[in-house]
Amino acid sequence: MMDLGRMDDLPAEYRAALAEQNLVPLWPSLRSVLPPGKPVPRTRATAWRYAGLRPLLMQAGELTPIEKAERRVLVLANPGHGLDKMQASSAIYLGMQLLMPGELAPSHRHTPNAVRMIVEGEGAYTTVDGEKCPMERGDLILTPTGLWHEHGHEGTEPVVWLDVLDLPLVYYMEASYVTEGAPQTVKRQGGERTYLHGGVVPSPVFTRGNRRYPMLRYPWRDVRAALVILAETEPAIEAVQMAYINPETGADCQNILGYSALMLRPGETLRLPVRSPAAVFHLIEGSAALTVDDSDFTLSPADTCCAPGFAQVVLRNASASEPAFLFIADESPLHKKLGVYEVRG
Ligand code: 1HN
Repeated sequence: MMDLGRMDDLPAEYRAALAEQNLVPLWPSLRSVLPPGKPVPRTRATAWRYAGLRPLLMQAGELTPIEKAERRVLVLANPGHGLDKMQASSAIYLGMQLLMPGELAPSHRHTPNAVRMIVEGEGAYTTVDGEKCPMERGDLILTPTGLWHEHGHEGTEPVVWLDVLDLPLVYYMEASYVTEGAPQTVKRQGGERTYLHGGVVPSPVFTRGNRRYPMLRYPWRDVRAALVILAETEPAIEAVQMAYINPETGADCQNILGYSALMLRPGETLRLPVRSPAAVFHLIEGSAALTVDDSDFTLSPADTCCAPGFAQVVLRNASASEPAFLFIADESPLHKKLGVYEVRG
């Protein structure tokens, strides 16, 4: 590969004359924007431990009332991007949110898409587009772009969930903004029950397919049962994995980030294909070891880890007797839509 000229090879007056007219020579930066063979990611393999994070989140509950926070969140920031950027990867934002009994996080809607993966506690709910979605451990609740959402808590213990948003991308696009709203009137509840069986969908002739996001809550109880059944009925299958999809279209449940749940059989080691999108792994149940290229992590329940794109990820169930269950978020819908998706075996 050709050795290219550097910035300081150029005379100072010439550089000043360029800057004066908002001009920049390409060749000193060409190798950094187009590295050979594969990208050089800023995203660093990083794990966030729930045991370390939880006491600080509870402390935030004492230090900052919900009225002063709107959303009481500790952001899981990737040091490779700089903590102030609040990014787990180039397109993924992660945060752990705490809601205390009786608190209300007021209704708003925004352009970034969000999902919640419930980590602990009972009695909280999110109302999304008029549908009241109870939050139970392991549930996935969508708050897609443009839909009103607010969180409330009718229980007695703190409730914590993991927020996953495509905020870094939408912000980078200069498309990120919020609209505040009045408390919603609940119009529906239990919407997920209308999609209980994958092969049949509600089909009234006048209203069929009129909602872009027909399913907002994916109860963990059902997803976990589906994984166990898949493992039993397809013993030869390599990865016991279920994708969270739009049941009306079969497409990814959101436009930018993709979501799935994966079961590691007792003692199983799973080498994932090397792919272009970055990914996040959050342990719902069991114990797992995770290797991202040269970095090793052990995950306990509610621990979260991210891997850059083009990394070799190996997942291992640390138990020989119990299954482990992971929630996975990745950038594959985005990469596929943009035509830059790659799998390298
Ligand atoms: C947001 O709206 C929520 O609604 C949580 O709970 C985290 C992070 C950035 C921007 C908006 C929520 C968020 C957020």
